[in-house]
Amino acid sequence: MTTEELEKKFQERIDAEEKIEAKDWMPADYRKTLIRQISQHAHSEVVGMLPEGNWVTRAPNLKRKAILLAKIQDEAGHGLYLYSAAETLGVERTDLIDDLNSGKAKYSSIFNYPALTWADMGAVGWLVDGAAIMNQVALCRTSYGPYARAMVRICKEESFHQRQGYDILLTLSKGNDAQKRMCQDAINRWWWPSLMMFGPPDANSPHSAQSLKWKIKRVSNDELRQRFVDMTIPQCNILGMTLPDPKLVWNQDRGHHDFGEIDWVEFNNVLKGNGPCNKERLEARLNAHNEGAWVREAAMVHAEKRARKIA
Ligand code: FAQ
Repeated sequence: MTTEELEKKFQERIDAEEKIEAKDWMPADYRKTLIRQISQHAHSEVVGMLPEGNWVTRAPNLKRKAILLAKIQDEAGHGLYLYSAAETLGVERTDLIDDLNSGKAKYSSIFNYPALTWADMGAVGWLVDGAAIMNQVALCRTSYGPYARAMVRICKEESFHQRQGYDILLTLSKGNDAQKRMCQDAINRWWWPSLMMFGPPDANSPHSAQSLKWKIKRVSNDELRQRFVDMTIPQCNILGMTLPDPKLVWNQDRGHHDFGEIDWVEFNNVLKGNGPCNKERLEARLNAHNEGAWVREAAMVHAEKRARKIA
């Protein structure tokens, strides 16, 4: 078959909702797009542990500490499933991690913002995991089988994460005035960066059209963002808090909430490495990588010994 015929057949399989598996023929750009997206996603899960990791020793009680630890551990697991999914496409995990550590690879903009108070653990769980789920539920139907299957498990865990975050804020929202202020302040700081997680507007998203055609992405950046806004407002009302956007209003004609303009200059700055915590995150990641070298070495020796025993 010619490449054109192979590409036509490939698109027919996608259109018929068939899953593409690791050993199937796929266009080189499909493979490249998946490696880019899945590895960026994996990196986000790994770097995403850092803002929350800062609060493990300062959680207000043992129960909250245990829950936060479990959540952070889940994020590490998500990174592992996703690196494994990327490896099925023929890349080496160590190369992907080297790209993260050298600052070459992207990870989600959201993790370059600081977590200043305990309420931030609530806002991260509620808003950041909430935005992640909105995006990832759609990805459970992504066309690449290993990625889709990883997403199913990840989504189950993320919904627990979102609830734990909401529960933190719900408790604070019923607390004293200082706790209520802390809750509102965290929501104010995390709202706009959470909306940026969905990526640039569709009109400025270079990858969207092709990724939607290949069903790597199932829903566009703007549509997911809108769904997230619509979902979050009633939840915020239950907290008795407000979202920091005076333009947020129900639009009867559209059947959706209108909202204000996102600061895309800020978004692009964060992507260029100039966000409030980009340098700090990369430094912490590098330290963790270097300090963990002995664990990787020990694991390799153990694996080799086991392999020799089996052989
Ligand atoms: N941050 O053409 P598009 C989580 C880049 S997981 C940084 O629209 P695409 C769990 C984009 O990569 C959060 N970069 O790109 C958790 C591209 O750059 P490139 C991560 C961004 O790929 C919770 C360029 O802009 N989730 O939070 C961002 O079609 C709590 C052009 O953009 C995923 O990764 C951004 N926000 O759509 C963990 C989900 N947005 O590669 C711990 C999977 C865009 O050309 C605690 N990924 N860029 O240099 C996706 O769905 C997509 O990749 C999008 C972007 C929607 C993020």
